[in-house]
Amino acid sequence: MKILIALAAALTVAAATPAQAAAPAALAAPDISVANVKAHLAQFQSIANANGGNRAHGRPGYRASVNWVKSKLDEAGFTTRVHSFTYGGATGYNLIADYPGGDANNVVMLGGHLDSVPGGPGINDNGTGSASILEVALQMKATGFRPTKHVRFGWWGAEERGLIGSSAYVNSLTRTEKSKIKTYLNFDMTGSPNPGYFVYDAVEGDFPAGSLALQQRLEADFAARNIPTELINVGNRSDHRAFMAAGIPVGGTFTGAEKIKTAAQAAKWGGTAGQAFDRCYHNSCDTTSNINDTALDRNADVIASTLWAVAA
Ligand code: DTR
Ligand code: ZN
Ligand code: ZN
Repeated sequence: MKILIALAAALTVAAATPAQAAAPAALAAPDISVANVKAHLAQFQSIANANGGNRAHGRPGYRASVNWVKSKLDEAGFTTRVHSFTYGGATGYNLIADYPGGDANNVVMLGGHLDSVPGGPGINDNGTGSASILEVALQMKATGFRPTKHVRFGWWGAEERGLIGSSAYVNSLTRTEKSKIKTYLNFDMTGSPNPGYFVYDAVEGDFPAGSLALQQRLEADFAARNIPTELINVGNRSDHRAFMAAGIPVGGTFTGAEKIKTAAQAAKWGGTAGQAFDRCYHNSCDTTSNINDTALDRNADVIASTLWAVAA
């Protein structure tokens, strides 16, 4: 009897049309493990602890951060390169990582700054964005995701000095290279201890055409998880700016920094009204204890679901 079942199964496979056999089913985005993201944050904390308490531009803790993230991506088969620049008398470094495959003329890019301020380890700002896109990148490989578009990641240096690294990267691209980047998604502070759930406002921000669709995709992915969001006009306050200035559609999420959570926001999101979203913003207390796990997890899941949708 077993022989008949095996034979039937073999014939079933054989009956699949070549197209069916070749085309992988559309893969659902994975649920990102917040434990894995927190393990990356613990690594950033260890690096800061071993290097004067920070991961700032021009300091050893920053280069050590770049080296570690690069090692994880090299292990996973990404094509990585370190793009160096100078600022304030010091050498800065961007880490660029390309996922093999996809249409090289249609690039989806995700990024976040890897540097901290000199006064602390920068775990929420911006270890959270850096660790989250790292884990999403690793899960692309782990799940065998085969996007039709080409996916690239960027970890930026010297954001805290004025968006220096991301500007240096975009300025280093030829017009043709810029034209191939169709989407840039920025993640800077995604685990604030008294979190809000903000999506970059494409209209208020006067973002390039195509950005509203990214905003709406991010909003929809939070809504699908029953998480209410607010739009935020981020101005020039993070690394989306250089891409926006180049006419590239941009978007992003944010859980809040120095501003105070209102009573209405606390009613919607929980947390503490009358208190900053992140009381340790740009402070030495921005450590691994300065994280809200739920906000970190939810943003990482939305980053993954948005990437899988946009790059499919
Ligand atoms: N400039 C970021 C923190 C920051 C403040 N407001 C926003 C709005 C959107 C993204 C980031 C931010 C920093 O200090 O790194
Ligand atoms: Zn900052
Ligand atoms: Zn930041």
